Amino acid sequence: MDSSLEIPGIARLVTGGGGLPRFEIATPLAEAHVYLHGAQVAHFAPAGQPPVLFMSAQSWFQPGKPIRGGVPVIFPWFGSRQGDASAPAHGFARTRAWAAESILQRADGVVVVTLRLEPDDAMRTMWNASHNWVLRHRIAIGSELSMELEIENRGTEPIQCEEALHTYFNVSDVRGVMVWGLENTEYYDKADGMRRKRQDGEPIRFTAETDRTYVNTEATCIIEDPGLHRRIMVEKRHSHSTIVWNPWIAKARAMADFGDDEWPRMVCVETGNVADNRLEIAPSARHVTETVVHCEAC
Ligand code: TA6
Repeated sequence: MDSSLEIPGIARLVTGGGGLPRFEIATPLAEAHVYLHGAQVAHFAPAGQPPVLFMSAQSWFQPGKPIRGGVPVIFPWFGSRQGDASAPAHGFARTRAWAAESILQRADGVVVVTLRLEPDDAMRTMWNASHNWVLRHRIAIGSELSMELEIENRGTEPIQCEEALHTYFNVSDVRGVMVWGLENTEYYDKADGMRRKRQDGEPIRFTAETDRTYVNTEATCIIEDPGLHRRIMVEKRHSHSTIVWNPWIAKARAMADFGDDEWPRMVCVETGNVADNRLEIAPSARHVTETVVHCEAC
């Protein structure tokens, strides 16, 4: 492995699941695993805390396949691609090997890993051959987890795309969890034919398959988990969509890379720009979506 990408005693590049390379980071503030595959944060635990991110015990760790858990990076489309049923769900960024651009430790002890993806012929063929872009995922690991997804348009035409940080959170039991922050916000309900609805003045509670794309919201979300006596705060900037998902029983059984009994222990609260909030990035411009995850006791 490339030792210039290591920080002695703090961060090293090792062989992870399925032989895929990953950064293992351990500081007095936190521990984390970051795969080059999909620039995916697979594990994050602040010191003295249980893991914040969920990872399926059935996940694949294979080139060309998505990892089921942590923070998949979704680009350049969310969900299925309109007009192209053969295109991979959630785009191609999550199934590609990214390049490690840099790793450093700041004076405050936070470790920052930067990963980069540039288009190859296969991506150009799959999406838009005339587009030229660079994707960067900047991940800062400290007592909080901060992620910046940067899209740089290096071409001469505007780029239209969707993006998301599809975060899987670890919870004690989703049936006792509440998600605050999306009260009175409009959403598309994928579990009900993508009907457009409005959240009432209450937090989200989970009693069945939940798959909702909230639009035109920059609100911070709070995942209240009485079982773990903690609140997970999900702050964000330059993101106007929040997706909330739990597959419940039947969908969990239908996924080959997810355990039948794992659904109670996870909830996705995703930071993105999708549907009504899809992005248009001008030539030579960049868009940076940021999210900061931190926990507090409750
Ligand atoms: O973010 C929610 C969602 O779009 C759901 O509809 C569900 O399909 C989930 O993502 C997982 O998608 P995947 O392609 O990883 O199976």
